Amino acid sequence: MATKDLSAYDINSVPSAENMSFGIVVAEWNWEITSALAEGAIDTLKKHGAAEENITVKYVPGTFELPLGGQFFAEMANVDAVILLGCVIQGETRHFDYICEGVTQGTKDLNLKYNKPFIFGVLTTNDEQQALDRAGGKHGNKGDEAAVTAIKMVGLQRSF
Ligand code: DLZ
Repeated sequence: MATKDLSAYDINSVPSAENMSFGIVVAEWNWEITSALAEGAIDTLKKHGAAEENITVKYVPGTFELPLGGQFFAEMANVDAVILLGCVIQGETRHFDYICEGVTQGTKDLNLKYNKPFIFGVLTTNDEQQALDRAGGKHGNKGDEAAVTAIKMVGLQRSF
């Protein structure tokens, strides 16, 4: 079990993703970061046995749109879990707060409304370097961690 940095997890603690299907929604804003998160998430899902055809990736303009992208998956696709990937970097205005609040509440609402895991893979950082550090840099890749969380939550749901 990892409680701090899920990038350093015990591979044996994660169920096989062989028979699981996933949607991934990627925000295009801060693309250098979010594309690295997506790459990490896809690689990790495959590493745990997910088949390429069971991973569907869609794109939205910005992090604020992630919950609606997730809802499209819930309404129009049959996947076991949805991973939402975005990156919001603090600027000079309050935009950061509004986007973070919207995507956080929106993601929480999706989880409870659809009784399905919608994984919050959104970086909320003070600057670009902090984001790079968490998108394949010195603090791991939060896309990997989002993928592991998705697999674990599907496994948990199936255990009931
Ligand atoms: C407008 C905006 C700003 C200022 N910053 C970010 C950001 O750091 N990360 C991000 O993913 N999106 C940003 N956006 C775009 C919003 O998420 C959204 O796409 C627009 O407000 C349109 O709804």
